[in-house]
Amino acid sequence: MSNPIRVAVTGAAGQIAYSVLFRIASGQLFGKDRPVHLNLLEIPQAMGTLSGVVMELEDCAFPTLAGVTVTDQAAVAFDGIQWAFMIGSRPRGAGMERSDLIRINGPIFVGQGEALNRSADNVRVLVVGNPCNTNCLIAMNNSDVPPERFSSMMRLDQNRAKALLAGKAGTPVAAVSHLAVWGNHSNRQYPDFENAQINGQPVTAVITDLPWLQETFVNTVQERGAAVIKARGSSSAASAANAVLDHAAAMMEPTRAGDWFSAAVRSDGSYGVDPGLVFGFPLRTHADGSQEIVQGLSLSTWARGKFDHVLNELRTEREVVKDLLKKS
Ligand code: NAX
Repeated sequence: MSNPIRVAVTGAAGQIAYSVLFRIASGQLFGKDRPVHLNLLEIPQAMGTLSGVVMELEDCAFPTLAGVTVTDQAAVAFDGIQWAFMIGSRPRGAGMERSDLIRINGPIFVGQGEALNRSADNVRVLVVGNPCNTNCLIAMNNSDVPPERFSSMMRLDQNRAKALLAGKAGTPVAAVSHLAVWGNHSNRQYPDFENAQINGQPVTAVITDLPWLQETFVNTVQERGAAVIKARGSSSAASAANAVLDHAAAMMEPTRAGDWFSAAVRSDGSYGVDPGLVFGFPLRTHADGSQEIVQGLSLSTWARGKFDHVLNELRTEREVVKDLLKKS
């Protein structure tokens, strides 16, 4: 067995972590011959719960789990790590506006962004804690870690969109490809069915019910998180954890030829998105582990309206936290 890969997970006593940690520790993400050392970050009030999670990790006797460090200090959690899964944040409470949540959680990502300077040179950072795109923007702007090493999660939205299209078309999920979710992990995101394919055919040629695509499909994907909360009484956790693993794998493994996946990364100005904004794009990963934003996709006037709507939302979020963006 090689040297352990050091992985930090924040919000380690929370719901998503309760699923993510066991899957990482089991070797599912980094391989059965790659030991993992987990650095678990929580707030002091959650340490009791976290100690129970650590007991359960021990009780799994995973051969790939080389060790666990528990801390409430970001500088300790991020020391020498090669992956940071930034899941921890305050959930949205009753009566809380999105802008309130941004202002409550934003400062967490200032301090954690600075602490990421202690990570390994090849660190990759995935921000999951909401509002994840703007939290990622804050962490990126408060860290010396190169911006291309940061991303935030649109993968749950991509997975939801693929499952919905496959269900409508009566095909296996694996038949759905080329699914971009543009913009923000919010109910303004635009899951792009115009450029997606089913069995190599345009979705619009397989599912010819355009009102269903434009209304039911888009709205269902946008509102899926709320639907899960309503049904389950708490927010998506196992599916979010699954998306974390899918996202991380997609960032490390070359993308299947011609296909793409969705993640939010720093804009380079592609598709008219303000440079520097963290925005959901279609991406490809190359053999050397670098990513490119897929170029040249066309959007109808209708789709561009959706795109601009979510772009404006992210511009507004950036305005709300502009005092937290050191580098801008
Ligand atoms: P939980 O409330 O179960 O867990 C969050 C944990 O974060 C708690 O244990 C809390 O103590 C901890 N925490 C709070 N502040 C912290 C800090 N400064 N440092 C370290 N830990 C801290 O939420 P959970 O269901 O696990 O969701 C976590 C986050 O993921 C939420 O912000 C949620 O909105 C977001 N989600 C993002 C998704 C995405 O696709 N990007 C989908 C799922 C999820 O909604």
